[in-house]
Amino acid sequence: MKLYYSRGACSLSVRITLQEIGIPYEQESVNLKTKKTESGVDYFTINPKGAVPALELANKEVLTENVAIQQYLADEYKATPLLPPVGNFKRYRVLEWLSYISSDLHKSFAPLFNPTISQEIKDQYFMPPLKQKFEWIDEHLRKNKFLMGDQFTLCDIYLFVVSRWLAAFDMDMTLLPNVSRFMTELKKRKAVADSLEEERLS
Ligand SMILES: N[C@@H](CCC(=O)N[C@@H](CS)C(=O)NCC(=O)O)C(=O)O
Repeated sequence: MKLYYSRGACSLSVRITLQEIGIPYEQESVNLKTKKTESGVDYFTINPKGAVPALELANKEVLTENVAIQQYLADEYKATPLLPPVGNFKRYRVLEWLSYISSDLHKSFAPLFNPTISQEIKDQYFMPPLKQKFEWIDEHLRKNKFLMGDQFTLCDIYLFVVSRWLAAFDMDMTLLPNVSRFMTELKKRKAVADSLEEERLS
């Protein structure tokens, strides 16, 4: 199994999931600007969408999309604490969170990372709705240790990865005390700490 990733990007979710389950994997970094992998391969030949993550499986199939890869790994390796099996309604709660993080949180960061959009426009139009979404999550985490309550699941991994990006945008984390507590808690998990170290992230 080989993970195509970019340092600190959303592909970190797949790395943490691989580490949580204990699946051995190879890795190759991708330069998202040049779309070349570290060995010089044109990344579009691996993922025609040009985005990380991509996971090459033993049978050479390449699976893309965070939400699909995370589900695949949990199902394939029967990691039911991370994703309850079909038939258990809690599975759909985890998927509900994963969908929200992917479509509403993750993608809301895209304009903030875009250097062609002015700071003024970012502050006026893109930051306020993102802040509102995180305040809602913060309120949920006030009453819950993890997104699903006491059980750590796939959606916590993805939330951790996108919440890390807030630091790059001067978000006042004192306004999100429960997200901050959640982040501190997750950094103590071996899979998360090892993944951050592998990507040389603090
Ligand atoms: N829909 C994809 C999006 C992945 C994505 O946005 N990846 C970013 C890094 S966090 C990326 O590779 N951006 C570069 C690009 O799309 O050209 C998923 O959920 O996995």
